[in-house]
Amino acid sequence: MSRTSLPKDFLWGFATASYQVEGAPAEDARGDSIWDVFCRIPGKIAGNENGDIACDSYHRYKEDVKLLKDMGARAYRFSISWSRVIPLGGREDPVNQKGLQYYIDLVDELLANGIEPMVTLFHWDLPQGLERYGGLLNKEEFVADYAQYSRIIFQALGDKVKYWVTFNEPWCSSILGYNEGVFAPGRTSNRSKSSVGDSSTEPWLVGHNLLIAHGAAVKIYREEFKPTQKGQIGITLNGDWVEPWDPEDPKDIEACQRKLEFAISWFGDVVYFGDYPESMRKQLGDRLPRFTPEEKDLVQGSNDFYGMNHYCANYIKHRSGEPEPEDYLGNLESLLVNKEGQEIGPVTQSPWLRPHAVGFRKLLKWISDRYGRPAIYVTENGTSLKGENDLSKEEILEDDFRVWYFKEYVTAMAEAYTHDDVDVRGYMAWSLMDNFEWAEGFETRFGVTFVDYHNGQQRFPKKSAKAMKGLFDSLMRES
Ligand code: GBH
Repeated sequence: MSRTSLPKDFLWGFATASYQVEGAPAEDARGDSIWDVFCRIPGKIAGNENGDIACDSYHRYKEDVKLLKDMGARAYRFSISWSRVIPLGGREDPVNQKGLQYYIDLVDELLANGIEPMVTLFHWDLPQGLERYGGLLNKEEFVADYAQYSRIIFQALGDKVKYWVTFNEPWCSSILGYNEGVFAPGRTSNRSKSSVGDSSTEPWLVGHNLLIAHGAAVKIYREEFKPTQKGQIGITLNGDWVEPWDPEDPKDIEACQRKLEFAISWFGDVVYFGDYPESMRKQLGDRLPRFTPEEKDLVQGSNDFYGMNHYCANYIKHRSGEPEPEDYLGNLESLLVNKEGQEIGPVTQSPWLRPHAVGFRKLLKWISDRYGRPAIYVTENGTSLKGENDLSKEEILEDDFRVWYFKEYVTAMAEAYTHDDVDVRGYMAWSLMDNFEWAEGFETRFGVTFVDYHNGQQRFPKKSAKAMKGLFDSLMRES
């Protein structure tokens, strides 16, 4: 048996997202995104925080690139704030050259330092201007506007950028934004949280529209830019591993598969096979939209690579009886403890996140098998630490738990590559630095770099930042 390793040209680095790090919400004529607006509603964000300053990366991107360089990173995944480039968002609305220039400068700085940029076009921060027509709910308008936005970005950056992600985690935009209502724009059937929204229908429409917009952007890239720019494009899907609550119960085992289909195949099956999984059609019926033949052609085969965000695992228990109309899990419970009372992994600061690294290897294999051994780029993986934010700066810098997490997870990924024939080609740790953790505000830290929010957003590498290069050096060898 060959020794566990990664290919010698493996692309590893770190990831962030625009609203989580940039700050400067109104500078150089940036327009509001739905997250700027959502953060203004009292009670939506822990501490009623917002991304107005965040890591101040709009002004400090050179420091960010220096951090990457010092850590030996080969790549950096960041996202573009659409409303910085087109403040009102629409295809007829003016393009803001100054906003665009920020990303040109960032890409140039990365390349000057030998770091490969990977660009996400959309990491949840839709221009607020597009809510004039219903935002992600309006297929015709949204798809056309996203297509034109993507064209502008390919045109401006495509000579230099070779890796494109169309959408980050469409599951989160759909479910958290339109079912749970805990993310912008906060729509839900739960009237104590929102006066508008229908959790039983809207998330499925939004997911549908995101898929078609993804297909439209890929078509534009392939027809107008790829022949000369020669990059690759794909969508990033989130997905956690699953283990049966009771391994003896065939219904729990079946529910595990259903959970993966509702979370991952909702998007993955359309991209690779051209339609939604049977299990979703069965439960959701006509609430799940249908693709026209043209839409199907657009979306099927639209990934040059599979972008995989992965953090943890859950125990899955089937539910008997009819599913609720609001259900999005697949009529099951997602739990942290199994029938024997065992916990799936140690506690972190994020209630949903319990490290379980062997699940990473298993999910890589599951995705590889289901979708015909695609090239996979892990576009996010990382952890928070229970109580990290309550510690002193000196203590925060000694993040042994995060060092342990990355060693476990990166090794599990190398095992999938070496022993399971999974074609994994890159890995971006989440995150380059502590940042605005959405509804959890600044209480939860995910960075390998400590950001001192009380002292001008100064950056200090944690132990995990220093451990990453050694970890990859020890695994990357001749393939
Ligand atoms: C990523 O999503 C995001 O891409 C990134 O921006 C974020 O900072 C990072 O995670 C850390 O959170 O509330 O119980 O319904 C991770 C995938 C999927 C994790 C949805 C949280 C919600 C669980 N997310 N999940 S729950």
